[in-house]
Amino acid sequence: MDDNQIKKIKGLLSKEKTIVIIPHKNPDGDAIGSSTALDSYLKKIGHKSLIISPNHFPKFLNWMDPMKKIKIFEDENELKHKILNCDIIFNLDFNNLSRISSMKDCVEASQAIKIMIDHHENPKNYCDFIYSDPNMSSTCEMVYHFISMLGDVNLIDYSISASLYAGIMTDTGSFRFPATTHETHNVVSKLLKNGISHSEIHNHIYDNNRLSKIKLLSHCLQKIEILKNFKTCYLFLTKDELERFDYEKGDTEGIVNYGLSIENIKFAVIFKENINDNSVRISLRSKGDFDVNKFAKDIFNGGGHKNAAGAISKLNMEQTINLFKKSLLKYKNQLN
Ligand SMILES: [Mn+2]
Repeated sequence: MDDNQIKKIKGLLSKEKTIVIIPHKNPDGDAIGSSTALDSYLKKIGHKSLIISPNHFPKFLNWMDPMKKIKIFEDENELKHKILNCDIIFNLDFNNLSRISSMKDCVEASQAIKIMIDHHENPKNYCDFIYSDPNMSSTCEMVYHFISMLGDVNLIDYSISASLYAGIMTDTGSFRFPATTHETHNVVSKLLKNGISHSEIHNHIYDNNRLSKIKLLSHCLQKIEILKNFKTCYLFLTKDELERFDYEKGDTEGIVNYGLSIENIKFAVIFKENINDNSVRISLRSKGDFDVNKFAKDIFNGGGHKNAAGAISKLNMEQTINLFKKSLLKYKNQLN
């Protein structure tokens, strides 16, 4: 984001505004962390801000919203008016309106000034201000820089720091994904200086599992299929299996990474049948040079980052997996 744009945003924020902050659907630690951090900051500088999430977020993120102030779009019809009548809409951790599904039409119709802060590839050009950088570890890291560019780094307090840390930690796989840079650690160092407890945040997020979630993980590990010739592994979960293990949103988060931890595996995929319809949600992860963003885009019309991407298949589970296996042939050289 250049100085001129920052100057304009500063001008916008120099008078009290009504602001709506929107994370993507099925928000993760980065989406909720960046939203709660930005919300606290905007309130500190005198704005009326409100977070509206397209749908519910997993319970292990509840600690970031202790007063339960985050509104859920699919639960409250009146929220449409808030979006239509606000001055500014922040789009956090997504760069394409399809990522907020049912909120899309309403956001499109709103005359509010739209600001995007996001680190995914190929941003769509629908915002008045776009702060997009696919080299960033997380949107939380970018929100830190955003507040800092506005000259307010001193307003980043304990609770803003905790939210930002949570998002950076989850999006970097606890600081191990390639997008983690010295600058990421520099930001984290500043957050730690504000007195947050990184181990407490880690416990909130990773050591707060329901037994049924751990049993589902165990079930998944039993099911991993290895495609040795392609250095690939995958597993799938049907609706019935999810119900058998008392599935709650977020329960399968991160399971795909276990596949990547197997020796000689470069590409890991999990297929999950949607509870509400027969579509299949796909999460793709890779190590090294193999570009899952491209694979997800070419084969399933999805996207994301080089080493982590997602897609939704309208085919049934069997057809989806067949298409996946067939497509691997085209990528055999890249995988070997
Ligand atoms: Mn993110």
